[in-house]
Amino acid sequence: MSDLALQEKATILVVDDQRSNLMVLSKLLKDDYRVLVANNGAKALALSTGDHPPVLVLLDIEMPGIDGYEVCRRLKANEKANAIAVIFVTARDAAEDEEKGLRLGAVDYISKPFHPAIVRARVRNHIELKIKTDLLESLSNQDGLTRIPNRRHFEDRIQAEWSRANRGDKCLSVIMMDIDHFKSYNDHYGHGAGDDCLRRVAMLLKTTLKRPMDMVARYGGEEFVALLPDTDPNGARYVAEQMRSMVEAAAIPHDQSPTQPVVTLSCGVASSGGQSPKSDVAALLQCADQALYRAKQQGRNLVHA
Ligand code: GH3
Ligand code: MG
Ligand code: MG
Ligand code: MG
Ligand code: MG
Repeated sequence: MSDLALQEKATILVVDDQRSNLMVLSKLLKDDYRVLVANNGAKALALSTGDHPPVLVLLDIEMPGIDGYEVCRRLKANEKANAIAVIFVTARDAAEDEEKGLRLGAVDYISKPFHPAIVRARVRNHIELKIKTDLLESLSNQDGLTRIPNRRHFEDRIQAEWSRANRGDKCLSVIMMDIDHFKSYNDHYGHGAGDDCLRRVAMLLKTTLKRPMDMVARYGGEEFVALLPDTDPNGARYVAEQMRSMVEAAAIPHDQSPTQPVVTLSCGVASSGGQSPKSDVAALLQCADQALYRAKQQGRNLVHA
């Protein structure tokens, strides 16, 4: 069995105003993929931004209403749909038409009448490439040890959420966290156990978050950071207290800790918006870092805001 067949079937959207073309292409692809069809541009855009979007679109150009070029332009301008691969399948065979299609962001351009086996082969190649690209992208956003988002990904997200919060006049909160006395944990239990502990703490922090827009990332060695969009200082303190208490309640033994004989977490909370706007992302993070410093000074296993 091929690698592709072992995976869940990828979804492909076929867009053409002629029923016969939709039927031919669907029949050609339906054994290997989940095939959606649309006979106009508006339907194609709706399906592409819906709950089960395709990974690839086979797109006719000449259609009444919104034509294929315009569909492609709108997909590429849409944050939710711009990763969908577009292949034009069209009767237009002039070089300038093909050039225009590729310039709009299509990955390929197939002229009608097409050779079915070639359409199938090109679709297959583009889907495989897309799966690899998506995998690389998700790996580049992930921390290798804990499998939660890494600092790079956090920095991208906080920048986007900062803009969103300012546009909508919303409050954005962050929690900086640092495991207490982790150096002595490593010294006593060994680096491998230290790694296991980091993985466990990361999972505990992740399970505390309930909303899909919230994120917890590994910020550095034994430091984590949570990003809480549309959350005021009270809400952020509540989440931080949950994270702190979850780690304490997990009761991971730490005999060397002067605080108490289990692994604990100190948290610093900061918010921007409402009563306390911050000048930029760096100022918000610095504020959370200072709060974390206070939590350490005041005895650890604490939330400071
Ligand atoms: P504090 O309560 O003040 O935070 O004390 P601490 O000992 O946790 O702080 P310190 O910054 O002195 O030590 C952090 C330790 O975290 C040192 C380092 O060995 C450990 N560490 C950082 N990254 C990793 C990692 O990836 N794996 C393991 N096992 N340990 C790590
Ligand atoms: Mg047409
Ligand atoms: Mg530290
Ligand atoms: Mg330290
Ligand atoms: Mg520490």
